[in-house]
Amino acid sequence: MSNMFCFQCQEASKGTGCEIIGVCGKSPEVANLQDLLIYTLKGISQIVVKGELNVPSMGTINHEVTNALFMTITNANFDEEAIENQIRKMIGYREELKKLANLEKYSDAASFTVTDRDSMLKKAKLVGVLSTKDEDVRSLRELIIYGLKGMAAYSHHALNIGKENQNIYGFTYEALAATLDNSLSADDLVALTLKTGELGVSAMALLDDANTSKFGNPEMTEVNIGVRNNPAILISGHDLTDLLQLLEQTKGTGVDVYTHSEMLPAHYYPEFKKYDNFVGNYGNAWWKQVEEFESFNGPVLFTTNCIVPPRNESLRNRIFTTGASGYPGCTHIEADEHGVKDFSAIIEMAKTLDAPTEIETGKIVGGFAHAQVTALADKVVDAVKSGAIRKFVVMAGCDGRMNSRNYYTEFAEKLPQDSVILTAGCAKYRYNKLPLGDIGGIPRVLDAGQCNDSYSLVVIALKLKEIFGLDDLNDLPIAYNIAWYEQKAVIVLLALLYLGVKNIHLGPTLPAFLSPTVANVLVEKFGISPIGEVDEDIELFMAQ
Ligand code: SF4
Ligand code: SF3
Repeated sequence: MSNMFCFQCQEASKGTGCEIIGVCGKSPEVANLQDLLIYTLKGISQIVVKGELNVPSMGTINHEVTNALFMTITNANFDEEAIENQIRKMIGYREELKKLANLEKYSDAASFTVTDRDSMLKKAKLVGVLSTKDEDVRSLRELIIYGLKGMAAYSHHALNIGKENQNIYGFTYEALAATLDNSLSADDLVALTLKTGELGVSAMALLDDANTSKFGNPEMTEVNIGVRNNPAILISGHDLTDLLQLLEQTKGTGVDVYTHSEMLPAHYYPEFKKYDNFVGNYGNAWWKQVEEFESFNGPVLFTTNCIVPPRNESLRNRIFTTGASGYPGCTHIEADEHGVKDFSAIIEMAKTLDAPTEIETGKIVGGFAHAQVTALADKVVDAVKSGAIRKFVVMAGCDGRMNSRNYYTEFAEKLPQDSVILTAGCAKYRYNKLPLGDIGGIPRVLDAGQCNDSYSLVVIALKLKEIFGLDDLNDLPIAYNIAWYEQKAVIVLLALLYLGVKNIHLGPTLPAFLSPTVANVLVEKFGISPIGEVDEDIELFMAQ
């Protein structure tokens, strides 16, 4: 028997799954404990569904289930102890729920017991991904679970701003319980996959509403990528409320704040522009962090994924985690009962360390979320009508360390001058610093924001469909070339499928968790295809 089995991300070993240790650096213990955590959530979900419990009244439990799902996303949490504690916590809630549900019989998932870590690891070996024997059922179950993980990440961020949607929690229980139901057919599971996409749209809409109501609408912004000569903190991940608290606490301390990777889009929001010490963006996508954190010199705060295991103790000492993220040996900062986080240890550390070393200079432009693009709609529509813009290519999603992702840089470079890239997520770092120019003042790379802001791209597409009086989204001059890595990209993909977007190219490779039959369904039903060679793909896209 292998040490572990995980195939949830694009970097799954040999394109099939990590069995000895995660390519991401996840240990077998963490992988197995995460499997057990998911199994515990399935048990809870069965109790909620069969016991017909009132989901809106389950406040904290809904939040903790969301948090638990988020903790299992690729590169979010590598801390065995944190996962073990979450399992214990969830088992405690499970027992509370049983008293309310009062059912006659409980399944293994809803009743198993564990005493210590060893017994958890033993149990985990029996309930992981491979415990579903039929490869197509396994494939669909995991596709749904990964979609739920991505959805949980987005609802978690919205919740931090005080917004939640009870239907998302309700569906999460329904879908997790369904992954234990052997009576469901492959067709039932395909239908549930699309429903996951539907709720994914809701989760992204919820987060969009939360972010824009709290921080204002993103606007076209030039972001500095150079540095100043003050001690500084680098913030990474995706949580904007953590950033807000950090900026409030660093105000007037002489400590600057820079964003890394998916935090870049914070600069586009009016609310964050108020802070003089919010200097710019440092570095690139997540996978370059090991070198970039070295040269940054100051402490780093991770609010979510993507963490790369820090290679030495001195770097580990400078890394702090919060929320669903965690790494053994890094200080974790918890919120108090009001959601307030005390970042003073990070600020004090920053004061003792050197200012960041400059690794590049200049500016990048972004902020093209739906409100900004709608404000430019006349210009955009004129450019399409005059033929100045022939094609939009959605290149949203994730970046990753594999060389095969050079495809996206080359693709962006070679795209004809009359095409515009719509992007969101850390995938943008493959081309957002290239001199791609503009079309009549419209930049050829329009960055809507983080991966969750892919929702903005959908709103933009729907707006264009309305303006051009079309019946079908697929009649727009928009092609989709999506890059994926982790499970937030899975929910973005399912959301696009639910909305009826066809012919998406997905790369750099198709997910390892798609069985040949399930992959076929996606090809036949939705026209999904893997990427090919750059020149041929461009020709294909431009002709569509
Ligand atoms: Fe492997 Fe990806 Fe799972 Fe990490 S998350 S163990 S790299 S499949
Ligand atoms: Fe990137 Fe991890 Fe997915 Fe938010 S930071 S898109 S990979």
